[in-house]
Amino acid sequence: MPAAPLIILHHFDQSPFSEKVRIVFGLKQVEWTSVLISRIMPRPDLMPLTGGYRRTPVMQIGADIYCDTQVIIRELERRVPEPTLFPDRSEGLAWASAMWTDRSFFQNTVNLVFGSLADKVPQEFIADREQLRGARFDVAAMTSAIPQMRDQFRAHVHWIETQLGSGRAWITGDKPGLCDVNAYMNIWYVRANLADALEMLAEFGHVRAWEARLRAIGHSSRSEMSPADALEIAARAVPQTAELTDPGDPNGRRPGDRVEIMPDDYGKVKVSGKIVALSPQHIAIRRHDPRAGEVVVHFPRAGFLVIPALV
Ligand SMILES: N[C@@H](CCC(=O)N[C@@H](CS)C(=O)NCC(=O)O)C(=O)O
Repeated sequence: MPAAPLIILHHFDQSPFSEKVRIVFGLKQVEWTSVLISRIMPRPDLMPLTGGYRRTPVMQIGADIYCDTQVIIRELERRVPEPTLFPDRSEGLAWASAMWTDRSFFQNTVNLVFGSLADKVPQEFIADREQLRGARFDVAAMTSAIPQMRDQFRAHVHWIETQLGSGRAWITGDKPGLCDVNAYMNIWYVRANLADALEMLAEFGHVRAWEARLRAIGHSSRSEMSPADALEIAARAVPQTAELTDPGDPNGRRPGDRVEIMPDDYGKVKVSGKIVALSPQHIAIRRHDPRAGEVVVHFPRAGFLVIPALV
């Protein structure tokens, strides 16, 4: 019997979005392979796989490449359905919760973290994140905004506290799921970076107990691989994504159409290819790279732009 393909996560340890996926590995007890990438560009062995998508993390299974935690987690739930990430029939709300935790809550957390780290943030990191945002990464402005960021951070955490207030262990009930993982990312990030996190979370007893339960889930079993070896795996593999049409696609897109895809918020690098599979929540495109060979790259629909390619 052929060995099960490796589940490879391209990530860096300090990345909060990667922590979401690592906790999902823990919840589902998935054995995974870690490829540590640089915190800033360039990432010469990763770009051939993604076609230019530059955000972290990226999951690779053979020659199938998953960009953004939304499609990464979706694929993990598909491959390893038990235990589900959607206890208490929370699926729709759990996916939608990412639009709160990954955008408004995260932007607030990031500004708080970098405003507090202030002059400890290296210049190359600032330059890289300016490239990512297409706007200034103004650490001094973030430092001046700390009081407002603290107000907002407190409001976000207060929502979690309110939800846990009835004495339930997890956001949707008595089992952990994606709602917990999404919200936890921001608490984890503050805890990992700010010495005064203890003080900021002091008033939220339920959140602190919930956070400890999430931390205890851990990351399951991890082994390390180099970026070059991961690229080699893709080059030798054949993408496994079957063609899928979405008859309800609002723009009539079909497999075979040539498109460009990019995030609608930051890291707006266009990745081009031919559609292989389409659904309301997912789009996969086939592309060819001289080093990676033929790969299929997967993206979510919400939060991404799909543009017809000119050629
Ligand atoms: N919506 C994306 C956001 C990912 C994201 O913003 N990741 C941060 C790191 S935690 C990032 O990409 N930073 C820039 C980089 O690593 O190049 C997701 O869910 O994966």
